[in-house]
Amino acid sequence: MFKVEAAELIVARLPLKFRFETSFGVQTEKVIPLLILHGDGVQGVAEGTMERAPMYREETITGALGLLREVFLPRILGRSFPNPEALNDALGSFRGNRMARAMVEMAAWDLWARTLGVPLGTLLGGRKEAVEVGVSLGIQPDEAATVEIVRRHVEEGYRRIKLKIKPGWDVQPVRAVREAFPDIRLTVDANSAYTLADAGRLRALDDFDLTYIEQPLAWDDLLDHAELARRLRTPLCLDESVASARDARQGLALGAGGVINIKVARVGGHAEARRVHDIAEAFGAPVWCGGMLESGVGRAHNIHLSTLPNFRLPGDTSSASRYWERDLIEEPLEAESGLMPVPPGPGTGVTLDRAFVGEIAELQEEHRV
Ligand code: OSB
Ligand code: MG
Repeated sequence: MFKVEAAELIVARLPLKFRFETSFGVQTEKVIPLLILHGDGVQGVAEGTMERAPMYREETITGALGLLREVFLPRILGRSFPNPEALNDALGSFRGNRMARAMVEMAAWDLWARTLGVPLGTLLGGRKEAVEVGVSLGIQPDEAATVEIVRRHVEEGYRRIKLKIKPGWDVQPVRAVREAFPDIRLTVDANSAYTLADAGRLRALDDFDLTYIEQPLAWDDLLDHAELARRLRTPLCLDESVASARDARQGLALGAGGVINIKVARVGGHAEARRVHDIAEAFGAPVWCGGMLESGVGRAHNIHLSTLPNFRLPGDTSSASRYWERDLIEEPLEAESGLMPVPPGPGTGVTLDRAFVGEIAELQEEHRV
């Protein structure tokens, strides 16, 4: 049982240490919405992964803040719940808006785990003390720069290299990297930049022994992915297209993908992420934990979720020091030889750096009944 006594909404901004270019745009900073749920002597914290503009999926920061203030928080403030799933039920059958809902659900899991005094991963059913990680590398100016940035991250011990691609920048970087590193685990991510008409071009990627091609087609498509999968040897990995356990079941049943990138916020929280994990396991499909350039708050949630057994491929949850000069939490989250230790202690095991967050916040508000 836990009670939601009060909630805080914060929006912080952090400059990224690198320019992150994908098929949908360029990012140089991160706007980070945070939700803190205050219980009886403990707090739970979560991070929103939507952006200002709906570039990845359809949600936005402005939309999420309004929804939290006007609809979600009034439903849970001042109430007690036996567990996070009961709190999620209190948000009723509202449609969509899974990233906004996930902020509440994930903060509730952290709050509940801290109330019980157990690590979040353990509460979710995970067992690992460290999880395997890779890196997601943005589009570089040319082949030489691509090979160079891959070399740096291979030397740091990352266990999988993922290259962002887009039409006109796909076979070239992949060929250059594969020639320089014949044996690394290599993948690509198109963030929905292609259509079925590009099947021929994508088939050229079959020559490079990629573990999978991530989300080549539309962000809300399954059927065309199934058709594309029949035309390629390389497995497809679904990211944007899986917003729920039902999407996962239908996608796997259709053959739209053989691998799923689970992003806990994209599917609406830890309970739904676990259902996606279980369905994939039943289909014999491995999953891995994706990232959205999260601060340490979201990163810690991702690491705990990744301790479940069917997370059998390295995730995108790389070292926080890659992204930020200074993180929003007090603990370092650093991988060693491609292994990210699970932060020990109750809940996510990390502590919001309130002083730093207070300095950089562009919005801070408190809500109670
Ligand atoms: O498609 O996985 C993606 C970042 C923002 C939006 C979408 C994606 C990504 C990444 C980066 O690939 C993963 C990370 O380092 O957090
Ligand atoms: Mg992706």
